[in-house]
Amino acid sequence: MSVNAKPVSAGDDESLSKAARLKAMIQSPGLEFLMEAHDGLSAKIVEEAGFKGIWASGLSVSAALGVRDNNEASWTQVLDVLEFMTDASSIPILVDGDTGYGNFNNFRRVVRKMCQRDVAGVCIEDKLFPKTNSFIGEGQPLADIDEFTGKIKAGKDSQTDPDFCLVARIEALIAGWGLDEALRRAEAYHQAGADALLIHSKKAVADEVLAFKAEWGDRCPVVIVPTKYFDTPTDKFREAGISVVIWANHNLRASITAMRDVSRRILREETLAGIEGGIISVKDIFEITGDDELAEAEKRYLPSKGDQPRAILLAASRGSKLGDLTKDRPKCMIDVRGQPLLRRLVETFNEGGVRDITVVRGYKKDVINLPSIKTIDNDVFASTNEVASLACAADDIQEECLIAYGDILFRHYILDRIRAAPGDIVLAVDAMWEQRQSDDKDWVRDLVSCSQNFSTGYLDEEHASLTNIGPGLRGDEIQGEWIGLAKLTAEGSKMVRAKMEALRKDGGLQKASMVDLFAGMLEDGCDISVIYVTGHWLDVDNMADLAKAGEFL
Ligand code: SPV
Ligand code: MG
Repeated sequence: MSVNAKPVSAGDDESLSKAARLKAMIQSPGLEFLMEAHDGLSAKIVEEAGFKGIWASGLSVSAALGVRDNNEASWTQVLDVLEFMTDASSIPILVDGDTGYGNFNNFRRVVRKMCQRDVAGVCIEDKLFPKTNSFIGEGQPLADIDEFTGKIKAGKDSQTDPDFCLVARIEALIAGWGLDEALRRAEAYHQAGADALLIHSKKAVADEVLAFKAEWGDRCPVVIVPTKYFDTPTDKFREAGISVVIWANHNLRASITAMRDVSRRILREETLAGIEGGIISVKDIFEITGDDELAEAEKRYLPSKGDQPRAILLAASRGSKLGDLTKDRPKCMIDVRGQPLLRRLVETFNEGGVRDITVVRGYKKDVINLPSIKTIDNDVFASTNEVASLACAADDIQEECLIAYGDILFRHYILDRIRAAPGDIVLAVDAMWEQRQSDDKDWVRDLVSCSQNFSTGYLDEEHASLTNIGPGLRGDEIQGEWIGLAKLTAEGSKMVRAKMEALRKDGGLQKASMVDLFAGMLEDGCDISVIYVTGHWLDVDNMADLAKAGEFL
């Protein structure tokens, strides 16, 4: 690769690789800037500010990891940080590669790995491993020129990206060896194939750096780090023909200032009230880390919520026939062979592919705290009925929606059948209702009559409609018992929401039972379908039911 090749652009052509863009910046005739970053977040911030390239500072990366700038972080640990940085940003990164993390052989592997991670270039300094920061102490030993030129050649021969840049950093001025030694090394490193030279200085003025540039001329691009001579006007560097200025550690330093301020203030004030207005919001963090993109991707790659069946389980009532058992919990949370009843019901839905489950709570609501359910509260459960609870979850009555009492258990094939059944509103009806018996004088059952009787032949094919539901049915009208499970399609959901709205308007919502709701819909002329089942379910109202539930499992 020719060091003096004509610049492709000044580094902002996004069709080029990151390495090609860094190379273009380095070779451009104008002055370019690299801004320090030390992790994924700071890399994003540098890019967001408008910089065209990043300096991954060894000092800053080390300090951000809480270690010294003495190769205490291993090179693979640094590589992991670099991977976050390259992933987080789309601008090129020049890495501070210290002394190359060993001899030529270690450095070859470093270069290959950096190319794999889409790092655009590396800068190595002519000191010894383990390095010490250039601003510490005096007269640090320098690398032997021949050893260092061998390392440069090895690095250039190892890059797998043809545009990857190797910047050779000359420490001769800082080490006190003078301008001639700096120029001697510059020539050697240039001849070895370095894409640019970084001439470093720790003086408070830029004179030795500018003197170097004046002597060196334009034999290859020159990079500087004006950390110590920070008040030299930038135009001086421009006029001198400097290629790239590195602002080397200022994001790390600014973040330390900010973190100290906020930590001390919160410690002192024991409240967040004073600092909240002065720092970015959590929402801003979501924006920086690109949550919008994830939301879009979820729309593309996750099954849409609309396609997901939901279930609403009505579990607001106490179940007073169970006496002391429901003193401190609603009946849906009574233990049935080691698990709350509601948990078993939720599992049945989950096994049938229904995972979006909303439970309407009321009595002792805090006890209903199962994982993976949503809860909505009917806080006036004591003076209202089932439809008032259902109305609390009205927003969830969308698309395919199953509605069930929270105190029932049924075999999961019933769920499969009701979901597969045609009809916008479908009730599961037990044709064997007569076989269910109870000693309970106040036994309440949701008995129904249908357009046709159950017969084994109807089981899958024939379509039966609900013709009546409620307590007023004569014995000879009854064809079955609603088990407390209904399915609504998207259209059925709309119909139920509309009926609830009508009930709300005429004042009937608070006291309506589910049976009242369906009976009212029948009166309105709605078609409600029925699938017949033959047992395989139960509800839990009293102690005898509870014993049966244990056997059922
Ligand atoms: C770094 O940023 O780690 C550097 C530049 O090497 S300096 O600290 O100025 O030496
Ligand atoms: Mg460094």
